[in-house]
Amino acid sequence: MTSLAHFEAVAGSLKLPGEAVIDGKLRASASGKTFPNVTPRNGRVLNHIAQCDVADVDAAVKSARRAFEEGQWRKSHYRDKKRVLFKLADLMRRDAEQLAVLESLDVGKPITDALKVDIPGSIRTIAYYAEALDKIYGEVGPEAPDRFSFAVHEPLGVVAAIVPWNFPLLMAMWKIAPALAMGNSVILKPAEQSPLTALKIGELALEAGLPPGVLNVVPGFGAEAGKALALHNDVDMIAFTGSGAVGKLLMQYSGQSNLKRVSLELGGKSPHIIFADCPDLDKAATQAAWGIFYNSGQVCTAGSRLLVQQDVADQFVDRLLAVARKIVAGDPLEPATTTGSMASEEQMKTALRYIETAKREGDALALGGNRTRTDSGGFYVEPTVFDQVKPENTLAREEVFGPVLAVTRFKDPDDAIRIANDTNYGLAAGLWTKDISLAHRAAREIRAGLVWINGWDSCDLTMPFGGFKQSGFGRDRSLHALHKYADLKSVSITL
Ligand code: TXE
Repeated sequence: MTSLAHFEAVAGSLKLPGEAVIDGKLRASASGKTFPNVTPRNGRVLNHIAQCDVADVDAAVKSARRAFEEGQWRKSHYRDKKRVLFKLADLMRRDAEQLAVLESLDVGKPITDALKVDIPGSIRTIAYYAEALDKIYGEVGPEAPDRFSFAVHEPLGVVAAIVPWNFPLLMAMWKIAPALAMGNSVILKPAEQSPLTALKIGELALEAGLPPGVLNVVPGFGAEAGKALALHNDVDMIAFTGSGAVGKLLMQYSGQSNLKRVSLELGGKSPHIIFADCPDLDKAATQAAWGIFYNSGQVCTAGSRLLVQQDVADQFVDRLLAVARKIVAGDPLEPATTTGSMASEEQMKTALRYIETAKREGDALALGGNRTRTDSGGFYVEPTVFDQVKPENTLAREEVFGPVLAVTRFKDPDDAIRIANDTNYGLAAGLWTKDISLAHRAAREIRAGLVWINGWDSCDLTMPFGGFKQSGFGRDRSLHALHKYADLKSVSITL
């Protein structure tokens, strides 16, 4: 069953979604324009997607606002909201294989990852917020003799989620699930590289019984559809995951329009620190390798800076290279593939450009460094490791968002913490040590929104996710994410 031929047959039998979802209907763009959707698996055009612009965005915002004002969703009983969101989770479970194939085709992700990580993670996210939505309580203020005061969480109104292409469905779910659970109307703008699963979710949400206009999906380009959403005077919030450059633009657009709320989950240059007393060098080496090479390095929390204490550096790097050599890019639809293609030609070129820069700056190439599987026509890059990277070099400072690791050796814990913090980013960090005091001290001193000790990427949906410094602000996941999509209203009654 689970063979390349099986998944190719599923891909061949699928009707690929291409129309926007606006006001409860599948629609072509108002201009009639479409754009080609290329699969990085082999560089071929999969289908054509509605190219939404200002007019489509305006129609989606009007529909979302009308739905919010009329309140079929916002004012519905919490039991009914739960029922619809759980139904959506059920439909995603029913169509899990199709969703996984769409995701794999769209961004070159290994089908096995899509089946085991992206799709179940997305289903868990919607189920988690469905389960949470009737556990949100307000507050009663301190007692005053002549007053009764309470504070309630109220939905913001129209929330626009602008999401990237590395985990297209999961990133969308991290935003739309809590936003819907709070009673908002949502407009989802998927990345132009990866619209398929977002469009499919728009269709499934209607089938689940979400009223028209409560979830709209407007595919299109950032500078057209994304910008139109961010400048729209009737959008109350932009929830964004993507680049720092676009994050900065979104804050400007907010200031130029209606001061809509903005939450930003941006990139990182996350340090993964191996202290000399690492409890298990083999395990740490495996996790350090997958911490950068998973999803071809296109992960905002990728452990792209490996900091190794001098005393164990040679033996650790040997072990890491041994793991990395076995990570060979393969056809994303082949179930045995553990690493696929990059998500787009552009992203492949970015990674290759950084590799050339690293060579020019004198970083020591220890593995990889090339495009691979060129015969396929797709966009594949070998797992690449540079050793002896100086902390001031480009590879240690800029996010590559590709399978390229910078290894830097350090003297002692103070040195490690200093290097770890010497960055504009602050998303994630990992560290391995047996010393409980050092673990706590480093966790306290490292400026990052996520710190993992003795296990990379070791927390899940139940814990807040987001950055310090220029990695952004606002948190996805956990119950905290719900409050991002609400305002507090204080009500006071004079007795
Ligand atoms: O991101 P963009 P790109 C980083 C990573 C990567 C780099 C560039 O380093 O190499 O960003 O990737 C929409 N107004 N990350 O260019 O442009 C766009 O359509 C409104 C890290 O693909 O930020 C897409 O939906 N929206 C990151 C989304 O923004 C605009 C994940 C992200 O695209 C817009 C992705 C505009 N003017 C990239 N311009 C992470 N944090 O995980 C673009 N968009």
